[in-house]
Amino acid sequence: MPANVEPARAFRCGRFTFALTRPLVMGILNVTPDSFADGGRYVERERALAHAMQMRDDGADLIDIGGESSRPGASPVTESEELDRVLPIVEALAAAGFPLAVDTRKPAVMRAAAAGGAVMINDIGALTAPGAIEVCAESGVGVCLMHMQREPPTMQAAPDYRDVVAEVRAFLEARAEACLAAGIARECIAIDPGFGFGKTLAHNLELLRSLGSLAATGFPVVAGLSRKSSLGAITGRGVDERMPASVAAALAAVARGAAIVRVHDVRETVDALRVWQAVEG
Ligand code: 7PJ
Repeated sequence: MPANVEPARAFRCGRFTFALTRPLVMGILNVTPDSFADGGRYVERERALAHAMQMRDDGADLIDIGGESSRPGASPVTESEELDRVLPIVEALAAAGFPLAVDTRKPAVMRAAAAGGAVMINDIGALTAPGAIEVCAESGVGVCLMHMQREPPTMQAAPDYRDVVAEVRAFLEARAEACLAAGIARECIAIDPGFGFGKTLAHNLELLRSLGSLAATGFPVVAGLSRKSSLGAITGRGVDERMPASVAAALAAVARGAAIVRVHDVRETVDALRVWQAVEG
């Protein structure tokens, strides 16, 4: 792949084509069981739907639905449990016309999500599970390929790179090539350095500073820094107090070429990006 090509102009996800003339905001919708929600699955679903509606009203371009926690130490989720969490939400929101991503590593969940109306698959495993690329190629979804060093239970133990930017870029280019070879269209592929996934604070900062090197691949770059522990390390704030830090990080990513930011705080991020865009023109 050429070292420097035109930055991506569009990102296609099924029937939606996003012009990348402004940064896109992907709102995070976790449907992992909430230990504070004791009302059972129905209440959980109602809350998830209300949260999604709020994010859309706040200006989210896409909603990213995740049913498997990737936190270090989180217990794995079976396929049927993940489907049970994610599919009813996908079907309800797809019926309302939302562009939906589903955050999963499992090909069966990918297939069911696409059939249920999701238009993008966001895979922290970069479609490395056997059959994952083929499912995405067949269903015409947009894909986000994310870099991760090792696996969630151990990835933060001792992240280790000779050249983090070069290694992450080489991995993502190789995964994108595998997708292209399997018939996924170039304009359906986005890449993500995977902030916090087998990276120290120094690695995350180096990747953020060098995001332009990933954008130079010609694939839209997704940046997910929202509320992550690196922001806690910089600010000394707990996870529930990282909104301003997250907004600053999203702006820093967009200024370095990120096309899509994956965030919890949609309203605040959208406001910040509107100001940034008004200044940039
Ligand atoms: C990311 C993700 C990210 C993409 C998570 C969290 C951890 N998907 N899923 N990029 N992070 N594409 O949100 O704190 O950075 S789960």
